[in-house]
Amino acid sequence: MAEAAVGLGANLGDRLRNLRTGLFGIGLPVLAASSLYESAPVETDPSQPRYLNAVAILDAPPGLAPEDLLERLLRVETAHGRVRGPGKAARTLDLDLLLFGDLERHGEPLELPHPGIARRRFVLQPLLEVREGLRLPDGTFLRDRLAACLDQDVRRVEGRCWAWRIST
Ligand code: PH2
Ligand code: MG
Ligand code: MG
Repeated sequence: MAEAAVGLGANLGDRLRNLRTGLFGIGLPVLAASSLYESAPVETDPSQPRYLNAVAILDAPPGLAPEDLLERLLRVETAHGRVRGPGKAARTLDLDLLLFGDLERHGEPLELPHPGIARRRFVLQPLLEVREGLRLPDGTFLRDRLAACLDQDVRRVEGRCWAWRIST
């Protein structure tokens, strides 16, 4: 089995619900889920609504290729009303495959590790919360990258549990 790290984000609609139903819509066992983080939009129009972000570690069974998981993620995004436009538009749900064990991929549609992983605090902080000491396949310690982006506005949401299964 491989550990797959998935970054979740939403800045439209009921953000918390979208993250929660999105996570369980993927249909893989959840090994760990970070706290929720509220963050200012980065690398996009700064007037977008603020994002709710989190990271989950999923148990990817043998036989599930990262390309298969990516397809699942896109399907869950679409089921949550995600409209794909040009650029990084505001979204009801974004599910990014950040890491898939130690695999590396360089191409379309899949890049592993995710190209934004090392420069975005809204990814690094929740990821390190659940997997401290994590390194990229090339050996880079992610904690060293976090130190370089602490100026980004990311706040941990206190006391808000989100990653449980809902049965509605
Ligand atoms: N996602 C983006 C672009 N910018 N900014 C924050 N804070 N959180 C996100 O999830 C995010 C973003 C594109 O996927
Ligand atoms: Mg994204
Ligand atoms: Mg995405």
